[in-house]
Amino acid sequence: MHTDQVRATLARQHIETPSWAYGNSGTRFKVFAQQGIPRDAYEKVSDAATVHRFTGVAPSVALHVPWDLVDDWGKLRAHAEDEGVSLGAVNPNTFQEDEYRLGSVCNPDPAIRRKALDHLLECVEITQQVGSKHLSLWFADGTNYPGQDSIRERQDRLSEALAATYAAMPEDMTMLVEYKFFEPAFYHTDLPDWGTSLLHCLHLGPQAKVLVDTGHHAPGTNIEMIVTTLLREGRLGGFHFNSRFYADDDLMVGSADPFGLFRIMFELVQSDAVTPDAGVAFMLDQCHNIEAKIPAQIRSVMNVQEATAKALLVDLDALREARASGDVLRANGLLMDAYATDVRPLLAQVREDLGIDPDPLAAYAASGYQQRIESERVGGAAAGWGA
Ligand code: AOS
Ligand code: ZN
Ligand code: ZN
Ligand code: ZN
Repeated sequence: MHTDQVRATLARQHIETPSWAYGNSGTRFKVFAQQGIPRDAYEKVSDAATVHRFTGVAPSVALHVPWDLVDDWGKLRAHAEDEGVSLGAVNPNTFQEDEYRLGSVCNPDPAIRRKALDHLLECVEITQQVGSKHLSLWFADGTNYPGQDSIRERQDRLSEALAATYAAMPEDMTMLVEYKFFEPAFYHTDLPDWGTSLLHCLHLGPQAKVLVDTGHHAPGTNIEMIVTTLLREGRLGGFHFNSRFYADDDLMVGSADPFGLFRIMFELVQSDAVTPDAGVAFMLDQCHNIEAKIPAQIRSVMNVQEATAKALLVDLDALREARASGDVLRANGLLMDAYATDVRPLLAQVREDLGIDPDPLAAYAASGYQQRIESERVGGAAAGWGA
C-alpha cells in the first residue's frame, strides 16, 4: 500500500475507549484509588474526549450500566457531543448483583433469569437513547464444581435470554457476544470460547456477532486464526483490546505481546477491516490499576495505531508471489520486515495531517489537564470495577 494510502487509512481509524478505564480499578487484593478520578459518567466522558483530543482516533466511549447510570441519557449524549465524542457500546452488568451468585441468565432460578433479562432489555433501550449501535454482552456465568448445574440446560437458558434480547433490538443494532475461557467461574464458563459464542450468534441472526477480547484466551492461543475465521463468516463484531501476561489482566494493549497484536492487525489488513467501514468495532477494555488512567489510554490507542501501521506496510503483492511459489523464508521475511519498521515518524505525520500534536503523551503532559482534574475532582469517585 502506498504511504499516502497508509496515512489516510490510519487517519480513519476509530478506537473506542471504555468508560470504566477512567475510574478506580484494581484486583481482588486491592484497589489503589487515584487523584482526579471522574466522579460521574459526565467526567468519564470528558476524560475520554481528552484522549480523543490528543490522539485524533478515539471518537467514542463505551458505557457500562449501572456504573455509568445517569438520570437522563439524553443529557449525557448531549454532553458527549459537546465534548466532541459520541457514546459507544453499552455494556450491561450481569455479574455484580448478589442474586447472580449462581449466574444471571443461566441461573437455575427463573426469577433471577428474569431479573437479568429485564436488565438486558433495559440496556437495549439505553443503547437507543444514547445513539449507539452496539449492545455488548459479557456474562460471568458458569460453575465452580462438576455436578453443580447442568451445562446443557444452562446453554438452553442462555439461548432463551439471548433470543429475547435479540428480538427486542432494532434492525440497526448489533449484539456483540463476548466469550472468556475462565474467571470468575472456575470449572466451566457458559460462554467460554469463540465457538460457543459463534453458535449462539448463528442461531440468533445476522445482527449477532462475536466480540474478541484479546485477554480472554488460554496462553498460546492463535488469536489471529480466530479473527480470520470469524471475518470470513462475517461474524467478527469487534474487539476488546488489552494485554495479558497470565490471565485477563486488562493491561495496556500491545504492552505484553506487540507481535501478537501486529499479527491480528495483519489478518484485519488482508480483509480490509482496520477502519470502521468494515463494521468491526475496535474497542479498548482495560483497567489501569497502577498507572495514570488517561495517559495509559493514550498509550493503548498509540499501540493499536503502531500495530496497524506496521501491518499496512506489508508488501502484499510480493507476499502473494512468495506464498504462491512456496518461498517460506521470503514470505515470513516480508512480514518481519514490516514488523521491524519504526512507524513512529509515519504516525507523527498522520497526527500532523489530523492537526494534532505528533507526540500525544508529551502534549497531554504539557496540557495541564491532569493537574486540573486532580485539583477540581475532590470528594468521591464514580462507580466502576473498583468503586
Ligand atoms: C470481563 O472480563 C470482560 O472483559 C468485560 O467485557 C469487561 O471487563 C466489562 O465487564 C464490560 O462491561
Ligand atoms: Zn472484555
Ligand atoms: Zn475481560
Ligand atoms: Zn474486561
